[in-house]
Amino acid sequence: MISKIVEKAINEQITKEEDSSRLYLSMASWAERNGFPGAANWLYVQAEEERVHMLKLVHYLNDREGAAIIPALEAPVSKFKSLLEVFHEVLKHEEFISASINDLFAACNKEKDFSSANYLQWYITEQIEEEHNARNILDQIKLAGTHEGGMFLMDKEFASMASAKRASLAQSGGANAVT
Ligand code: OFO
Repeated sequence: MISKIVEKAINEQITKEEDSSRLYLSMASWAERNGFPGAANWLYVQAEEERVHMLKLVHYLNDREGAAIIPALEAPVSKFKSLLEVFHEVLKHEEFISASINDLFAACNKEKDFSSANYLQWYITEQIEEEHNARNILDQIKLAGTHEGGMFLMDKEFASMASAKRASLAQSGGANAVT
């Protein structure tokens, strides 16, 4: 049985993962409309991945006899000035999520809920990778600058990163990989 404090904290994280998914979906739609099909593809897969993160927590909480509550939907930001701005926001958001996972981990430890803390180790590792990816992409976009050829090549690079990401999501079971 999970404590009410941990249940509430995990439900807050469920909301944040769902918000992440919708934020990336909104960014993907912007990129698709603005001539960046590769980046759009990457962001669509990222949105799916965040949904899986949300689902894993929903199932975990219910399995521990807590109650996972599905949050109300809020409209994510939909206007961006450039792809550079989009990925600045991606990195900022991932840093925010990392801090939130760390707080959640600390709350579980404080409550002596070591099973939940242990479960959250997966998220801690995942955040290292997500921040690293966002930083890398941001650096590459900065290198490509506003040069059309550079951005064209960058978008092709996005397409191959998106395929690799999609393959790894499918391999992990995608939305079925819930525990
Ligand atoms: Fe859920 O991993 Fe990014 O935010």
